[in-house]
Amino acid sequence: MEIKIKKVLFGEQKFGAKSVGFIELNHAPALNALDTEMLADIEKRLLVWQNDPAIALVVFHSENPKAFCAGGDVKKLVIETREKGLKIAEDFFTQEYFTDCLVHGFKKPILAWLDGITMGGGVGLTQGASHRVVTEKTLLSMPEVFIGLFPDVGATGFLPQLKDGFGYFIGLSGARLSGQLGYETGWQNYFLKSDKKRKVFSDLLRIDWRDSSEENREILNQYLTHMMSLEAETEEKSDGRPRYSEGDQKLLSHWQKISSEFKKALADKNFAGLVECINKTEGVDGRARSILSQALFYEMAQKASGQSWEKVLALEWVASVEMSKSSSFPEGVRAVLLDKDQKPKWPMLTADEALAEARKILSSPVDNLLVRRFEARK
Ligand code: QUE
Repeated sequence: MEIKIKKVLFGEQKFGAKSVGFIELNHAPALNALDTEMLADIEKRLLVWQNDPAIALVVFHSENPKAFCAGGDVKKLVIETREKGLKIAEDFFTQEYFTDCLVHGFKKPILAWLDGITMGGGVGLTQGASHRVVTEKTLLSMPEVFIGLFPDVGATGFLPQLKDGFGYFIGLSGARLSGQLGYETGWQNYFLKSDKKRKVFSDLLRIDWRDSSEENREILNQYLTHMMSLEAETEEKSDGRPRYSEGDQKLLSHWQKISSEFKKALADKNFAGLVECINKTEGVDGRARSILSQALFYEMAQKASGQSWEKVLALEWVASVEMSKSSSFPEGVRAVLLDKDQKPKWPMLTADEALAEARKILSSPVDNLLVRRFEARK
């Protein structure tokens, strides 16, 4: 008998008239990397919970000490696409974008407990959640430039909103941030110690939730803010260990060196200048980055400002499908995650050539079906 382990677990905990819906990622062999089936299961359950008056809020989490979610399961995706054709990749991205879009527009509060590795698709799944908690164990990044995709699943919309162009730096470099830095930059909105999880989750069951989602959102905000202030008090009495991880310190000292040049290139709309700054990151991370991926992110980030999530996600969806049809994404995944030679054979492009190629990709008409299905959800 084959035993199938469920990759996503759903649970409802009831107390009085209200319940909390828990979504637990449970696919340890892939560090909870998401596949089409997991994303479809999450979508289905969110739609049920959105319409169930007993559900006051939804919680995303993982019990895996290493990871909340390492991204999309791109290893499996590329292998299956090789075997069965491009429809596999298209179906994956379509499902991923539907689910992420549902989270962005979800009518009830969602608490995302982002403990451990939280990259790519794991960020995308939860970025639309109203309350996103990072911890001292969180490792945040959008590392798609290393695999010839591009910082997607909403990143072209949310990263440019970080101040001082830091989000552009994160997207173009694929840099890793600790939870502390992810919180301070405004990428995520709450910071608590990892060991508070049990207390927070049990408190959620004791809070007197209301019928109104707006009130519940504010109640959850007040609760988490209170928890943070309690931690700040005990922190002051503690041993004064460094606030930033070693990785953060390296990253920040590098950012200090390049930030004025980087911000100037951003203001001048000088893509080549941005890439030049990123290429000075050898001391931080010397891995090969796809300049086409960087150009796509840059172009879309420029367009995203003031757009709805539906529009931002629909354009990213088009570009993701195009990148899986070309050799860019499959070759990146081959080199970094499958064969692990770390030598992706991407075409050598200048900054201008990469921008021209990106513009060509983005001129494909955005699939109306996708936009319509997004909007039907509202
Ligand atoms: C860039 C990425 C991903 C990555 C590495 C990158 C990504 C992703 C994974 C990953 C990691 C472990 C697994 C797995 C996938 O790695 O998106 O199945 O077991 O999911 O440099 O974008």
